[in-house]
Amino acid sequence: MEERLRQALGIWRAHDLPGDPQAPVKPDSALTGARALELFDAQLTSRHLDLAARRLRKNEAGYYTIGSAGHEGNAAVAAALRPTDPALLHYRSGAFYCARAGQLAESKVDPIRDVLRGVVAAVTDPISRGRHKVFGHPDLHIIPTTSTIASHLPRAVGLAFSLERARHNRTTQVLRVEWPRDAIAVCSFGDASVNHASATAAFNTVGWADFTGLRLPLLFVCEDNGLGISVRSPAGWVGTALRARPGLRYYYADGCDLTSVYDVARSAVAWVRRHRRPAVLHMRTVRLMGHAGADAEMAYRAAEEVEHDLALDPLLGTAKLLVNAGLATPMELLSRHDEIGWRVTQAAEQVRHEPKLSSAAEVIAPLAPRRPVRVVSTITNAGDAAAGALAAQRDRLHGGKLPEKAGPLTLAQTINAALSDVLLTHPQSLIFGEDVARKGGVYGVTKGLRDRFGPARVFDTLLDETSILGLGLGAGLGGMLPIPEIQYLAYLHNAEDQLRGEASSLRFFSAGAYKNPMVVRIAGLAYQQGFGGHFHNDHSVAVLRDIPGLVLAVPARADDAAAMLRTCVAAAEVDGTVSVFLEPIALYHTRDLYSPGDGAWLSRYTAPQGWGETHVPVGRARVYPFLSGEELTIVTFGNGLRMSLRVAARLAEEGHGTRVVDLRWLAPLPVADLVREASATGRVLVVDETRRTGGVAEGVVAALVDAGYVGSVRRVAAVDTFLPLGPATSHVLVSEQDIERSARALLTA
Ligand SMILES: Cc1ncc(C[n+]2csc(CCOP(=O)(O)OP(=O)(O)O)c2C)c(N)n1
Ligand SMILES: [Mg+2]
Repeated sequence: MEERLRQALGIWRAHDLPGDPQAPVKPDSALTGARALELFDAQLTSRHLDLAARRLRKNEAGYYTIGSAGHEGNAAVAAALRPTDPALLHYRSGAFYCARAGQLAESKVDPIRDVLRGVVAAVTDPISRGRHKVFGHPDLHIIPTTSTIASHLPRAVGLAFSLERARHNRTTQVLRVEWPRDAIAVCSFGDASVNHASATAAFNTVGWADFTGLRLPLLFVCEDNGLGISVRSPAGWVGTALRARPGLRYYYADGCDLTSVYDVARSAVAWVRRHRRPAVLHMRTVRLMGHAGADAEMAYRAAEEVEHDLALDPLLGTAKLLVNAGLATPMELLSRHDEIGWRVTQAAEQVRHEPKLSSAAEVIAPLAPRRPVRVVSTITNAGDAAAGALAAQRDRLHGGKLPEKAGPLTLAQTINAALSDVLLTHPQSLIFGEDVARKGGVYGVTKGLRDRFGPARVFDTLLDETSILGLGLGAGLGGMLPIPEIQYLAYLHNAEDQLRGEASSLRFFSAGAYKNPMVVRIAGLAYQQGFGGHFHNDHSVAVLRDIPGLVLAVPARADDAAAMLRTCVAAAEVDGTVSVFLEPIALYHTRDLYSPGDGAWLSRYTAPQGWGETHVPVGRARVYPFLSGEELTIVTFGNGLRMSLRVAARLAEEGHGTRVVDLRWLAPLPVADLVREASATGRVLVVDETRRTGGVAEGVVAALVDAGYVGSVRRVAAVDTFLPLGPATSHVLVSEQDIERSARALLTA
């Protein structure tokens, strides 16, 4: 490969020197000789980094060999942008990275060391600190992406949304956006990725938004090498597919010709910047040296095809351009090539011995920092503001009927009031999702919020959960505090990677340099009266409990719900925490607890002065004692709490002392509270409304075992099945009878 470049340069004839570095390298191009030389350096650097990564791998010092060879035309995309335009890059955008680093003041960022440190997983890596090989750097405004192809596109849409929103709100100082007023977002990916559901979601969403008049300054860049590992993109498909997208302006460039990429990218960038509308730059490239180091592409590509691509090597293209313009002789370019190669080799030798992450504690340090003291002071300050400077506005918003004066409220009414207070006290917060605005939510939980705060703060989105979460990901990154809603728990699953792979991993893979604070409200769990079937009663939280760093809140009582929501919002603001706030639908409008008309499931809303004092920290349970509380501990949450309290009351009538523990937080589990309350009685019944397999009880029992608990334990959980429609659901869900039976069995054991 390298030899081929050397040979080609060796036989070329030098052109008349000297060419004018300030003149275009080609008639009709805006690319000057000086800039072409700079970009050639970026392209050479990227190529040498690919080669060095393979050598490091061979020497067992490197862990990543997917390269950018053949894609180096993307250096000119960087040149057409500004270094302050936030970028989410494809894993073959190495020359983009090098070119952007070159746009910064001398020696501020060293792309050679940056990339090599990523390859050897050194803690000196500028973005992930040894956690992931990815292009990213806060000074370059390059936000790291995951390896899940196309999963960054929905975030890019959200980022463009936040750039445009910030542009119009800048004067209010509400949004702390680090990017200039006219910045645009850029997002690159491969050709096979165009077919991915996350990509099609993003293309559709920008089209939908454009159709409605919403401005999204976003440039997609498709680096089309014609292959997805071994699978060919059908000839012409990518262009046809991209061209057909409504609301997405299409540009095409030849990535093997630097002037083509530069000129087309400049037009595309200028258009996006000026009109604040989305465009796609379809850049034809070649893929040289296989998919990755270990890929034997001869198994699926003909030798002539590989040969054909080698002849199109973009480095040769740029070299030819420079020689023809008289800016360098072939020999001078060769020595440039060798000089950069030497620098890369030397740097590789130096970084390979740099320290690696050395302990579990070091690995997880940036995952999910928690500063509970700051969280509580944020809540207290919000309360002070709502009771002080914002009091008149708050009064007006509620039409004089403040929630704390409205008497006992249901869970739904309380969440509504708490959301209203969040919107008031956190001007950067946004509520969006399907049906949340005009209708006020399927269950009325967001009713009236749009009227109070306007359509810029509370709005309906299109029906696509991936895009809803993607909007949150980008909005959080852009300084907002997004509170997206997923209408039902069952419908999170088709978009789950946006939460798991994207939202929850950003702090980890950027070592805390970037965060996407978010509170995802989800209506879920079973036991709805009269509205049955699996999809509206889904009660599986297994996929949420194992996401590292994610906070999973399940409020059962109205007073807890308001406090826990304020905690999630404050943690998002303080620590960038990503929370899922899972609201038990069946309890939304429940009023009574022990007997009809007792109103014991309602709570009064806490006035702002009391928010700090009544705040609920992440990972703290709530305990309800009955009589002595010394005989039995029932550990539960959600709907299980109400059933367990009723059972505990019946047992109390017979003189049995029970304590009911509402976990409230399913991640992180309140382990300390759990162990203390379990040990107090030595008899534990776990009431878990989720499925037996993979359910919450598994985690509770394991936590008790880990802590050395030696008493007895039983659990009741739902049957491992999807839920049927109608009354048949009672056969598979946990019932009060199940709880009572197991409680009695424990008491008599
Ligand atoms: C969602 C997902 N599925 C599968 C993979 C495994 N994978 C990694 S790269 C790749 C091909 C991507 O092709 P393309 O988008 O054309 O990018 P290229 O590598 O050709 O630049 C695949 C299937 C992945 N990373 N993510
Ligand atoms: Mg490809």
